[in-house]
Amino acid sequence: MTTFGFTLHATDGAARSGAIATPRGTIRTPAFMPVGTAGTVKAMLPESVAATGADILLGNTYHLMLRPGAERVARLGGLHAFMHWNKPILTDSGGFQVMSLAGLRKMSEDGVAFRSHIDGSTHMLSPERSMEIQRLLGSDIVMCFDECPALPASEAEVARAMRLSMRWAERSKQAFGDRPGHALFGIMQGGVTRELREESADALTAIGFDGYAVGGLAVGEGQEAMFGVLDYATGFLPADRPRYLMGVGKPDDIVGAVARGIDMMDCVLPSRSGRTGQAFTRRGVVNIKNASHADDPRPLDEHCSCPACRNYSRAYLHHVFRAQEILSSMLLTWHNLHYFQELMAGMRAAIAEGRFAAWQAAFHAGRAEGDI
Ligand code: PRF
Ligand code: ZN
Repeated sequence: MTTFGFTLHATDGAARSGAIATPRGTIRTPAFMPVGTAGTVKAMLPESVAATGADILLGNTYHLMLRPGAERVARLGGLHAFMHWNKPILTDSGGFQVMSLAGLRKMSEDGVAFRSHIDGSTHMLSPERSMEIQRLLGSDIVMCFDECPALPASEAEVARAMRLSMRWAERSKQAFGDRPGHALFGIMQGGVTRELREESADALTAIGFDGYAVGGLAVGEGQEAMFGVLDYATGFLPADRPRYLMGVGKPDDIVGAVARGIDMMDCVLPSRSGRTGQAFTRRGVVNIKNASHADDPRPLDEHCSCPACRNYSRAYLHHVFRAQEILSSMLLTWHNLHYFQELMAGMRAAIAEGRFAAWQAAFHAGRAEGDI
């Protein structure tokens, strides 16, 4: 059986390209992971998600434990079989979603008790239970259980949450145990404070993980502050392990993160925006609901090879959006996921060929030209 492993193929400045080997297939990095929160990337068949170029999906402990339940998914053969996706799946550990979605929460050293946002029922998550759920789901890349404070927060609060997360990282590692072919990633916390980020990275590397996530960013601090942290934070992490920036982001966030040494990202943006009529293109965001598209026979993006752009006009996409047809969500989500994957493929090629700075300049220049 292939074991889990990361190979760096090229570096260009701080940017890296490489591959993560797993028994379910290879993940080309830098990688963008579409979000399949509840066992589906909304509006997409899994084979269509694969056709956009995705090598891996993200699933959520929090949502799946509440509905349909981790033990049920396990009885039905695990998440891959259940949702018909046989490539790798990374699962988030639940704590972040509890803080943003659950009702009435009670935090303790042990973990967090909370009420379901679906039916108000009470549940608990701890490092041990999160590891158990992610094992039941059959996740290929398991995330440590952590606490991510919303910013702005006091430095004392950020430090407390980071140190708790480091104790939970140790418990996560113990509970995960030895599972060949499966990976466990640690999650760095520490807000926008350099000393806390360094302390967190040191604690995680002392425990030892298969990969390292940068958590606690894109939580309200703004792009400049986020890049400011990434400027030093990736350097605190081992160069021979993948680095994952959680919950990011917009195309220019992604490009800036890759430029600073990030290898993996996930975000709901391409799929969620697809359902609200926003399309990402090389010239920026197109709002398909705008009346200016009603008579426009051109494709969304003449350079795009996705089904929405190959087979339909802006006028048609505008019409199905206005008519609230389900096909609107399907086509725009496909286009957006395709755009994000093309962005990653472009960066991987540029890094491999040592022309990432020029690629980055062309990316920003294309967007400066404005809407097409
Ligand atoms: N921790 C976890 N999941 C996350 C985050 C985090 O800090 C973030 C922060 N952007 C998104 N998802 N476990
Ligand atoms: Zn397209």
